[in-house]
Amino acid sequence: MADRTMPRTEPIRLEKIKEKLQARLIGETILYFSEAASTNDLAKEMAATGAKEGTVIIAETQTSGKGRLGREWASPKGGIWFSTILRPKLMPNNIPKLTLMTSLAVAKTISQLFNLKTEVKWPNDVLINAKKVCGILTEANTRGNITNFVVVGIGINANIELYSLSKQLGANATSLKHELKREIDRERFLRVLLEKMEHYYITLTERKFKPILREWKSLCSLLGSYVEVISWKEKIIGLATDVNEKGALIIKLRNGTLRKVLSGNVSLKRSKGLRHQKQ
Ligand code: BT5
Repeated sequence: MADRTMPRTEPIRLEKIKEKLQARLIGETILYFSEAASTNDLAKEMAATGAKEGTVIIAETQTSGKGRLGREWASPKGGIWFSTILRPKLMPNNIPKLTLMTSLAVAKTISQLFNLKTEVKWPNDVLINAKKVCGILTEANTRGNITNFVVVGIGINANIELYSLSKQLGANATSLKHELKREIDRERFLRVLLEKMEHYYITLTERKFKPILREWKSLCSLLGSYVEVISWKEKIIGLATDVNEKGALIIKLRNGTLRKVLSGNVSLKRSKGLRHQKQ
């Protein structure tokens, strides 16, 4: 009997990504590791020692994949785990925009290639059928008002089986393989994704965030729903009314006050269609 824990996926081949890659900046240099502790940590080290903007670092597996606030990111073989080094001329308070544009690029890549309905979830997730298929970890090196570099780490559950994640994770996660009942071509996926990232990144650095935000909002189902947001300092419950031009989530509290949240975890309390239901 076949070993159920072993994905059939072949290792990622860089020449297959580069062959037809249209992007000129993102992915001009791509480095591949069969294993890394965390591609974000590698990318930060490389950026600090002068690696070029657009450098992409891919690992087949990560032994210490990270989420936000030091949370663990499961990175078994078959996924797409990579980080991109950016050197944007953006003030540090604009960095959340990079996370939003990246989640939009991932969501659009999935819907374009596979015709699957995707959602973006503020601030850093992409969902299919309300389950997490991708998480993004944006880490910045700043000094005062200056952004030295930003590392955008992207984890996509591509060709992984949900049983290769823990039971608890598997309940809230999905993978492209699970949704499509087949394995995907990871090199083609990466190529399309890098091209989309470059497109949105150039748009963003030309100070044209509005159209990106509009597109992002059209894929965000949480807006208009009652949510609970746990940020590092407090828990807020209210109506998610908007995401503003800085990428902050705007919550309307019961007393009508508007609160801006820059980072945190959001969960749905009551969706749009259930407004009149008792809690
Ligand atoms: C994230 O954090 O979603 C950011 C994940 C970024 C991963 C990439 S992979 C390449 C690069 N190198 C790294 O070391 N990291 C980046 P957060 O929103 O904090 O979500 C973390 C939570 O997601 C965990 O606490 C789990 O509940 C859940 N989780 C962990 N692994 C998962 C997976 N493979 N699929 C879905 N959910 C997962």
